Amino acid sequence: MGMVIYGDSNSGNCLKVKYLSDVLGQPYRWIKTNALNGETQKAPFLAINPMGQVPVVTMPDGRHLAQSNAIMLHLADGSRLIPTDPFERTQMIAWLFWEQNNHEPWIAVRRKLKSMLKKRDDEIDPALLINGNRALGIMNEHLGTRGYFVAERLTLADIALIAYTREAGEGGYKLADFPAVSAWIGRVDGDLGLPMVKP
Ligand SMILES: N[C@@H](CCC(=O)N[C@@H](CS)C(=O)NCC(=O)O)C(=O)O
Repeated sequence: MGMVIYGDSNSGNCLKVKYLSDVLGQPYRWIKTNALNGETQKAPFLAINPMGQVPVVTMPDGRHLAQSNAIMLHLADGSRLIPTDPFERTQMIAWLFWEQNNHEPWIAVRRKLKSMLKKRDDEIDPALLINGNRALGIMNEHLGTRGYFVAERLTLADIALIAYTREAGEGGYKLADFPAVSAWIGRVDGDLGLPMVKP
């Protein structure tokens, strides 16, 4: 049995795992799992991931692993996408934590509310726009002097951050206001062969 990814192609968290598997040449079967219609809260899916979320991978030995950034750390173990220098590796992991704590909760959530749930701006907590713009500003500042988040080459930090950043326009964020971020998106899209046809 090969590797299986349970994912929803509208979810950046799921696409991270796809982008990484594709760039590593890791074969997988993609099982479409709807993250919006309650499928992830039903018993068959909860048996795979009691957390009730995608992405989840099932490894060839039958074990399951959840949490996008943890999945990436596992799949990329020993590859060029994880720096061997311990400090650079830890800097990369710091960006993975930051993405989940200070980026995804604003940028991914506002995109979901606007583009999937069709909420009007006045129905959305204004903090999402303020905090998302703050996150984009931090990224823009960091990328003002470098081409990638760490180690001057593509690492998991870039893959984690690009998933929702490249779709931020759908959440009402203006990427043109963040030129270093826009340039980085072009660079990383090139490395990953994006845009792709969604699975
Ligand atoms: N921290 C998790 C977040 C996963 C997550 O939020 N998954 C959403 C889709 S993006 C989901 O499965 N939602 C369905 C639900 O909560 O029922 C990760 O990085 O994998």
